[in-house]
Amino acid sequence: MMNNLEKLKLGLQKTKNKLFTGLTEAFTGRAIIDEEVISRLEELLISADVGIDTTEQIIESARYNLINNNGRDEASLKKSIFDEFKKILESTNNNYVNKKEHVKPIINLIVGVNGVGKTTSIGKLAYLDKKDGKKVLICAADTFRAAATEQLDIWANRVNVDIIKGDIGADPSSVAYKAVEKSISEKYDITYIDTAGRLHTKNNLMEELGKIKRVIEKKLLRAPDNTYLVLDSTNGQNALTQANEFKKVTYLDGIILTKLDGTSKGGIIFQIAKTLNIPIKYIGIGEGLEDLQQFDPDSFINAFLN
Ligand SMILES: Nc1nc2c(ncn2[C@@H]2O[C@H](COP(=O)(O)OP(=O)(O)O)[C@@H](O)[C@H]2O)c(=O)[nH]1
Ligand SMILES: [Mg+2]
Repeated sequence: MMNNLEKLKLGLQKTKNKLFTGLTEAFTGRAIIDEEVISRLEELLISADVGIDTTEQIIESARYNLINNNGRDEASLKKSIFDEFKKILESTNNNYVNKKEHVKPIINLIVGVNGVGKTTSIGKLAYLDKKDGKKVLICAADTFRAAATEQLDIWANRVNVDIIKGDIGADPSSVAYKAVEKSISEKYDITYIDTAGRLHTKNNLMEELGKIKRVIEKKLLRAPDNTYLVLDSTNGQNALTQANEFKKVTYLDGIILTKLDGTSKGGIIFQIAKTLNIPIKYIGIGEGLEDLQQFDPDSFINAFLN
């Protein structure tokens, strides 16, 4: 059995390869860092989707360290990169206060465009909470496609948690309402509501998200405790565009960043951390039950370093 750190390392392998194999190659035959190495580093960061702003920040700090003689060897350069990475990842989660731990049931709404991994992530989250001894309910409010409900049903069976389903074509907000009602009356600890892949370009779908939230609030007497936006790390810049569209219509409590295992462009996590100002809560590193981890900047950097 692999532990979490080993899993994370494996999940980040493609991005690590891209960044560090190239960097090691750039170093071959050189004792010290020069501008050529720095510009190679710049290229590598950009190609791993770290983003222009973030890349500039890292390059500036690398140059600063060089000038100030904090070592001109590979190890010092790597250290300066990692320090900067860490700063960026920590900044996004710093102002996050987990103030909702005491309420019950915790109602979590999961949003995002089609295919990013909402349903799969709910299955994995339910698994984590169940392992924690929580009473978990999941709700299929994606009533547009029969397959969506079936898929969540499979996860419910697999993880052995309860599920609330609506008929195909039913009003998603009515299904969400029923889920909240059941959560309260049957004293669930935590509830995850799956929603349709509301394309951010389609206004009616965004309006529907608003309606789901209003209906939940009516029953719960407060807003949903968390609205998590799922972003797919293989989507590159599009992931940022999606986040900005969703931000316009709803407050987002956190991001679930999926499919880090499937891309060499996992550097997108630094762009997300730097530009969106929404805490990254979970990361997906595979398709299996245990392939979702609570995001922790320290472990992430650790897995990245080693
Ligand atoms: N490799 C990998 N695949 C994932 C991850 N999360 C989700 N997927 C896959 O992405 C596809 C779409 O996921 P799904 O949950 O149906 O997305 P939804 O449309 O947002 O509900 C499925 O094939 C999942 O198995 C992940 O972290 N890593
Ligand atoms: Mg789905």
